[in-house]
Amino acid sequence: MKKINSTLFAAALMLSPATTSAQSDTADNEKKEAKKADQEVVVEANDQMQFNKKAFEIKAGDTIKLTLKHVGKLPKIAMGHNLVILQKGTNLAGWASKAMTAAATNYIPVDEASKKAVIAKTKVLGGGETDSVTFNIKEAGEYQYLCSFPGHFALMQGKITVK
Ligand SMILES: [Cu+2]
Repeated sequence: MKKINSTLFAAALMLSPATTSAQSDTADNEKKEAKKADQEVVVEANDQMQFNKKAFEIKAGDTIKLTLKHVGKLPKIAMGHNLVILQKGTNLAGWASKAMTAAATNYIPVDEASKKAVIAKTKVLGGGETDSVTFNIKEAGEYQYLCSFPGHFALMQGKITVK
């Protein structure tokens, strides 16, 4: 029994760096939020694995405050949702398949190319939770967003047109 306990403790220690970096990401986002946004966008996600917005438009260079609201009731472990905006030209299916196995980093893949492809991301939310992120995109074009929770991106994706 003692041996099992110490193994669990070691596992917990190994997991802690990922938790720490997730928290500092959140702190960064909160700092940016202090600046007033030029536009606010609210996207809802539900227990039927759907975003209520499949597309929206923003202006290049504008500060955008994006809020994701999980309006369902299911817990994060069963029906977690996030919203991740990817760089233009990212292979959505390829990125999402790497994200699927990245549970320790909130379904954001850890390899450099995949991390670089992320313009903005919210936390993974359970039913009733909300998270906001502030970002801007300088280059006009079409960008995609998705929920990177395993198995969700096929239904949960959308397009941002930057003008
Ligand atoms: Cu989802």
